[in-house]
Amino acid sequence: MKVVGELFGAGKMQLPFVLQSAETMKTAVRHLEPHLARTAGPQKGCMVLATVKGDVHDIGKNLVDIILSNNGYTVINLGIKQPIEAILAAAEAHKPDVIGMSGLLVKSTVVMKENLARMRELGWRQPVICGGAALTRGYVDHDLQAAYAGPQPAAEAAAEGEGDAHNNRQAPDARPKSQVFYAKDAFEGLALMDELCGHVPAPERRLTAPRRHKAYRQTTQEEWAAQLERAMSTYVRSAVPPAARTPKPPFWGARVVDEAALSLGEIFRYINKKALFVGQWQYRRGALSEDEYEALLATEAEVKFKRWSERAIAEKLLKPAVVYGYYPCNADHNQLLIFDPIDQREVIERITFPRQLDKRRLCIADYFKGVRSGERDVIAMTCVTMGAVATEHCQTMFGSDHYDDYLHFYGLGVEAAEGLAELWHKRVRRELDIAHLDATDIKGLFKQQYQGSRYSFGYPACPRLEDQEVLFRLLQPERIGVSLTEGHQLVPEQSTSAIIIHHPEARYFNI
Ligand code: B12
Repeated sequence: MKVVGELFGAGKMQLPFVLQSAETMKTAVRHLEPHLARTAGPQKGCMVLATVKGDVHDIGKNLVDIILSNNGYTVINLGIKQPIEAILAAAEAHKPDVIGMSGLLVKSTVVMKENLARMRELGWRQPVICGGAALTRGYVDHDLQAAYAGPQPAAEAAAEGEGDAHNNRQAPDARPKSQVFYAKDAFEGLALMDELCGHVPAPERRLTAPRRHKAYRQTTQEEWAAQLERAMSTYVRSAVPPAARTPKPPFWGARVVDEAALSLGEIFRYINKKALFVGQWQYRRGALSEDEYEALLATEAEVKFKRWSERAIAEKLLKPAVVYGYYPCNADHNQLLIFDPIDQREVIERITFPRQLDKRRLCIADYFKGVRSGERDVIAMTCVTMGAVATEHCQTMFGSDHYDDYLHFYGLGVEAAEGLAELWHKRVRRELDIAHLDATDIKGLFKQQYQGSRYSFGYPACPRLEDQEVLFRLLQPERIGVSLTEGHQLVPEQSTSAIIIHHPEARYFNI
C-alpha cells in the first residue's frame, strides 16, 4: 500500500487501482488473520473521523478511511451528521492521535470552526485535519487555526516569517500545540498522519512544518455574510434588457413525473463524462501523454461506465424521480415575487437574489419582467433524485469492503442525478418552446449552448442555500422521497434542485 500510495502521489497510478489494491489487501488480511498470533505491539496511529453536524456527505470521509486504514492506521469512522459532542466522546474513548473532520458545504466549514472553538474551550490539544469541497487552505490555516489555538502570538509569527524550516510540532514547553491542517485529498491526509504520528523525521516534515504565509486575503465568513447582505440590498439595475417573448408553460404549479417516463438509459446519455471520469472516478492524466491518457479512458473508464450503466439498469440500483413546476413571477428590484399558480394575483413566495457589487451588476431578478410591466413572467423549478436505493447500495458496497465498486457506483449515482437535471432542463426548454437554440450534441449542453440557464441554490450566482426552503414549499419534493436537512442539504445525497430561467441572456456569473 505504501508503494501504491507513492505511485499515486507521483501520478503513475489511478485512484480506482489504489482502491482495488486496498480491497485485495483487506481480503488477504481477512484470510491471514486467524493464523496470525495477536501481539499487543505499538499502533501506527489512530484517527477519529466524522462528517460534521448537518452534513450528509459520506464519500469524501470514506475514501480517507479506506486509504488510512489500508496504510496501517486505525480509523474510528463515526459516520455523517456528527455533533462535536459525539466526536469528542469518541476521542475520549479511543484516544486518537488526530481528529478528522469532513464536510461538503460552506455551512460545514462554519461548523468546523465552531467545533474547534468548543475544543479550545474544553482544553483539547489534539491535532485536527479538515477536508471537504468548500474548504480552502487559507481558511484552514488562518480562520480555523485561530479558532483552535487563538491568534498567533507575535513572537511566533515573526519566527515563522523568518522561515524556520525545522518544526517538530512541539511548543517550547514541549506540550503539543493545538493545530489544524488542511488535506486536499485522502493522500494528503495520509502524508499528514505520517508526519503527525511521528513516522517522518522532524527535518523531513513538509506539511506540518511552519510555513511562510503569504499575506492572507481570503474573505472571512463574517465579511462574506456582510458582503452578501450588501449584495442583496444594493439596487443598481444591470443592462439586461427584457426578454422579447415570455414563454407560455404547458401547466402552472408543480407535478410529479410518472416513473414510467424516466429511463435510466436516456439519463445516462446526459451524464457529463468528464465530471464522472475525472471528478468522481479520478482518472487523472498525471505523467501520461495525451494519447496514453485517452487510451486509459477508453480501456478503463469507458468500459466501467458501460458495465456500471448496464448493471444499474439490470439490478435496478438507481430509482430516478423528478418533481418540477412552473410559476408566475415578476421582479421587484432584487426580489423575485412568485404568484399563486391558479389565481396569479397573490404573492406566495419571495426570493431575494444578491447583485454583483461590481462588474456588470448582474442579479438573477433582472432576467424577469418587472412587477409594474403588467405581464407575468415564468420561472421553472426542478428537483431530481436517484433515490434512497442509490445511497443504500453505496453503504452496502463500502461496508463489505468493495471499494472499487463503491467509488464507481457512487460516482455514477451522483453524476446521474446531475444528468437527470440536465435532461429535465431540456424537457423544460421544449415545453417552453425555446429549445430551437439547443446544441445538437449533448456535450454542447454542458457548455450552456441553449437558451436560458439553470441555477442551483448554493452555487455562485445564488449562493444562499436557505432559499432551498422556498423551492421545497413550492415543489414539495418529499413526494419523490427527497427531504431537506437543517443544513439545507438534500437527502438522498444523489439529488439536486434548480431554478430554470428562459431569458436569452441568462448565463452563469459570480456574485
Ligand atoms: C459532484 C458535485 C455534486 C453532485 C454530488 C454531490 C455529493 N454529495 O457529492 C450533485 C450533482 C448531486 C451535487 C448536488 C449539489 N451540490 Co454539488 N458539487 C459537486 C462537486 C462538483 C464535487 C463534489 C464531489 O463529489 N467531490 C468528490 C469527493 C470524493 O470529494 P470530497 O468529498 O471533497 O472528498 C475528498 C477531499 O475533499 C478530502 N477530504 C474530505 N473530507 C476529508 C476529511 C479528512 C480528515 C481528510 C484528510 C480529507 C478529506 O479527501 C476526499 C477524498 O480525496 C462540488 C464542487 C467541487 N469541485 O468540489 C460541488 C459542490 C459541493 N456542490 C455544491 C452545491 C451548492 C450543491 C447543491 C446544494 C446544489 C443544489 N441546490 O441542488 C446540491 C446538494 C446535494 C445534496 N445532496 O445536498 C457547492 C457547495 C457550496 C455550498 N454552497 O455549500 C459546491 C462546493 C460547488 C460550488 N463551488 O459552489 N453536487
